[in-house]
Amino acid sequence: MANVVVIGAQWGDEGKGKITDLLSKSADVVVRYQGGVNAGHTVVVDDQIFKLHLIPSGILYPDTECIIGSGTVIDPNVLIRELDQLETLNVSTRNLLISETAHVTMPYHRLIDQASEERRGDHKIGTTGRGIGPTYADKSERTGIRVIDLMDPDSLRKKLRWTVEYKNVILEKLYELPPLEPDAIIAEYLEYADRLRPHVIDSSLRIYDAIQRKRNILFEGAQGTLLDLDHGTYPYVTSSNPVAGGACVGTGVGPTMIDRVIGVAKAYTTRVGEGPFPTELHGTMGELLCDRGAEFGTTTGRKRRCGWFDAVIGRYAVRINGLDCLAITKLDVLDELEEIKICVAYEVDGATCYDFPSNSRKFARCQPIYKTVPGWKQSTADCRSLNDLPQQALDYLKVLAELMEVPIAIVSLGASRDQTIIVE
Ligand code: 2SA
Ligand code: MG
Repeated sequence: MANVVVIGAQWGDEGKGKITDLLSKSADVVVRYQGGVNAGHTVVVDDQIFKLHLIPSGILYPDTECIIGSGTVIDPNVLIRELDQLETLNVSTRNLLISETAHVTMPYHRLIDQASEERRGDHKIGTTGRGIGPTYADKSERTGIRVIDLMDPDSLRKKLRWTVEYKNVILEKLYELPPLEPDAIIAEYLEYADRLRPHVIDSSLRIYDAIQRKRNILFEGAQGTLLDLDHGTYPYVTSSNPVAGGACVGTGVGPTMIDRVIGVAKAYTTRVGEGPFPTELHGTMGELLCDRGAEFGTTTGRKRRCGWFDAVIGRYAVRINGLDCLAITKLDVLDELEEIKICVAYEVDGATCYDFPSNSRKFARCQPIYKTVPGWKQSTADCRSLNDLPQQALDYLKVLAELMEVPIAIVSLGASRDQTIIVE
């Protein structure tokens, strides 16, 4: 196992939760390195459904240490509700650790996120409204509140008085919203601080020690490659770095310590929020994928846009993340289809384009060029090895692997842990 990064190879919701849950079995430590409560992981264990936003799914294994790393942004209210939910379900949370240098999402971040989306009108990003962008903006602007501030009441009071005053100017003048009351926020967050204190640590030191002791570390990405702030479909992206490189920055681990990078991709494509999506299906086929795949946001409940598999994006994810292999999820969603399309290239401005264009205006003009393959028209939900798969399904996977030039190591055929094929 060694030190492995798991990333989303598309626009998020690829089923990373299930794959990291599987890999967590062999991991000693699982670390989240970016994002916040915009993420949503659904893990199903023995008919129990766990919906996690911040806590790594590794928490379901009693001996696995789970770290919310320094590159994340933490909404303590949501985190505490997640802790409560797990404890009610008798899952121990004593192995949850929180980086003291992670940034904290405050009430004004949520308000500003939602108000700025409204103000953008037709140009909105389609954010989750969870305050993610504004929290990261404050981090960059160096006005952020960190977990370490939360742990120090005097520092928190001082910083928040000043910051809330500053944010009130924005809320009132720009968005015509009522001002916030600093003392109420201070009291609320000091209460959160008391609850979280036993979990707070110097996370990069903890991870380094674990690496020195030859522990297996799993770095769990949230969202996906095309939502990366630097390498995604800007501005229709999230405000962090879901790509594999983000694992180093967001945890304080050097690149030489990463052994393997696994990309997770759905057997088709989905996207939630605004922005270009060349293989999007608008008619009945899109509806069918959405229905069969239950494509609704884990966090917001928003309906996800659905389309065919896009191998141009897949190849881009292989390049940007340095993928060693892929996990293909939700293959079973395609079970009933007569034929299946795979986007192999784009046509744009009269030329054929095989590489994802970094120019977002050009990307928005790309039209998919498809290869059509026959479907298998039978259920794969009970397949447990490659030999169980119908020939057409094997052929479909083979085409994907050839187009992306990486091996497929895992195939997932449903939400439960046993609906998985590990390719030997
Ligand atoms: P934000 O809130 O600032 O991060 O939004 C910016 C863009 O990033 C997208 N985004 C996501 N896309 C897919 N899945 C996400 N997590 C949830 C899920 C989303 C949900 O698991 O389904 O429930 O709606 C996620 N988080 C952020 C977002 O749609 C914007 O395009
Ligand atoms: Mg999700």
